Parts: sequence; C-alpha cells; structure tokens
Amino acid sequence: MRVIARDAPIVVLTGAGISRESGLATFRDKDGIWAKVRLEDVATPEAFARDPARVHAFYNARRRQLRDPAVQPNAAHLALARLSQEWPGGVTVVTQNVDDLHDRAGTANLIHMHGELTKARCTACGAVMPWLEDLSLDTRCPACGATGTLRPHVVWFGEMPLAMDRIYAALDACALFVSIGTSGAVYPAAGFVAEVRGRARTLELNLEPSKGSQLFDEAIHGPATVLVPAFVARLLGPA
Ligand code: BJW
Repeated sequence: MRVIARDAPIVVLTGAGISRESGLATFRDKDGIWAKVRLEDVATPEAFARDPARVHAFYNARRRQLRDPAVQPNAAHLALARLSQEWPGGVTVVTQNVDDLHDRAGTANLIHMHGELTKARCTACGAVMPWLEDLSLDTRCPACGATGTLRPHVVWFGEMPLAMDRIYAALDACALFVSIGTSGAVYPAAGFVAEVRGRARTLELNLEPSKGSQLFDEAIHGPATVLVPAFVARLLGPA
C-alpha cells in the first residue's frame, strides 16, 4: 500500500471479521450466526413483534458472551485504536459490529452504525441506556417506568442505520477508505466503497475477497490480526 499524506483524513469500516479472532462468530461464514438461526426470525422488527421472547433470548446470549473473560479486543482492534488516536489527519471508525471490542480497545471517533449490544432502547419513551443484563418482557424501563417496552439497541433489517449524516460527511471528506472484515453483503455499508471511489483511495483487508472486492483500488487477504497491525505500522511506524 502506498503511504498517504499525514494530514489526509481516513475512514475505516469494520465488520464481524475483525472480531472473529476474539471468539465472536461472523454472520455469513460457514460457521456463522445465519447458519444456525434464520435472520428473519431474530433480526427484523417483524420478528420482534411476532416473538419478542425469542429475539430477547438471541440477543441475551450474545450480550452474555461479551462478558466472557476470553472475549477481548485483539491485535486488530488495538492497532486501529492506536491509528484513531495518533493519525494527524483524523480517523473515523465506522463499525457494523454491535460488540464493544472497539470501545474497549480505546478507539477514538467511533460510530456504531448498527447499534450496540450493551445498550437498550425503550420503544415507549425512546430513551437509550447502557444495558449489560438480560432483557425480557418483564423488564421495566428505568426512564419512563413502562414494562416490556425495552428492546436491544441494534439495527435490524428494514431499519435505518444510525448516524448516517456523520458517516456520509466523513466519507465525503476522506482521502483513504479502508474496509476490514466485512462481506459487503449488507447495505448501506456495502455501498460506501462505490460512494468514495474516484475521490479517495480504497483498500480492502479481509480474509477472502468480499462481494465488492473488485471495486477497491487494492485488496489484501488474510486474518485481521495480521493485516491490520501491519497496515497501521505502515502508516504510523512500529508501535
Ligand atoms: C475475516 C476474518 C478474520 C472472517 N479476519 N476477515 C440496497 C441499498 C440499500 C439498502 C438495501 C439494498 N438492498 C437491500 C437493502 C436492505 C438491507 C440489506 O442490505 N439487505 C441485504 C441482505 C441485501 N439493509 C437494511 O435493511 C439496512 N437498512 C437500510 O438499508 O435502511 C435504509 C437505508 C437506505 C439507504 C441509506 C441508508 C438507509 C439495515 C441493515 C441492518 C443489518 N443488521 C445486522 C444485524 C445487527 C444486529 C446483530 O448483530 O444481530 O447487522 S445483519 C448483520 O450483517 C449485522 C452485520 O453488521 C451485517 C454485516 O455483516 P458483516 O459484518 O459483513 O459480517 P459477515 O459475516 O457478512 O462477513 C464477515 C467477513 O469477515 C467475511 O467476508 C469473512 O471472510 C471475513 N472474516 N474471519 C478478517 N479473521
């Protein structure tokens, strides 16, 4: 990869692949989440309306997994956090992941476009609050007192991803767009590379070619814990 000017703004998009080596499953790999459960049953507003207990059980299990001491930020999360703190041109890290591994790594200027597993949202009063416990139909909203109105603060299919204005502003301004650990199957994130193409340099770092791999100026394939620290060391020098 060519080195870019140190005052050039960077946008990094991450997906489930960056957390795979921390022990969290991806969605569309052979052993991924959608091989075990149908997304139509757990990741749409219709599924939640039809069977909220099932949807709560799915997200409760994933939220509990985040508290497993074995699940920790890996070398890729840590390297990106360093880049976000030290790159003179500024870095916006846009993650599709609902886990908290970028946060725990200390990433600056982080946007969770598909929400956060460690937050709950009240469908009655709209309050969004930190939430580490299980949710159920008996859970009371601490903000308004309503019962059974809390849902995971995640973005399901058919819902609008979060902070899109901030994301498109960062994409408009960036000189380098880097996509890490995402299959490029879900929009609008899958469209970001086409959005910046021609205006910014584009780089894919993924285990295998993504759906949109041919749209990138450069694509490097391998595990995130190898590729991301090498990419960051290239820009900032060794840690
Ligand atoms: C490794 C690795 C290692 C493994 N190292 N790499 C066209 C335009 C716009 C929208 C649409 C459209 N067509 C259809 C839509 C609607 C829909 C959509 O995209 N559907 C597709 C299936 C076609 N999109 C939506 O509904 C979105 N909302 C929306 O579009 O609103 C309107 C709108 C329009 C225009 C602008 C703005 C708004 C909402 C999407 C919500 C997605 N929600 C989920 C669940 C979140 C909660 C949860 O976690 O349960 O988000 S689905 C799931 O997929 C999750 C992920 O964030 C998302 C992306 O998955 P990701 O991260 O790419 O994971 P994988 O598994 O697919 O890929 C992992 C990759 O890592 C693989 O390539 C591996 O090889 C690699 N890898 N190990 C490096 N060690």
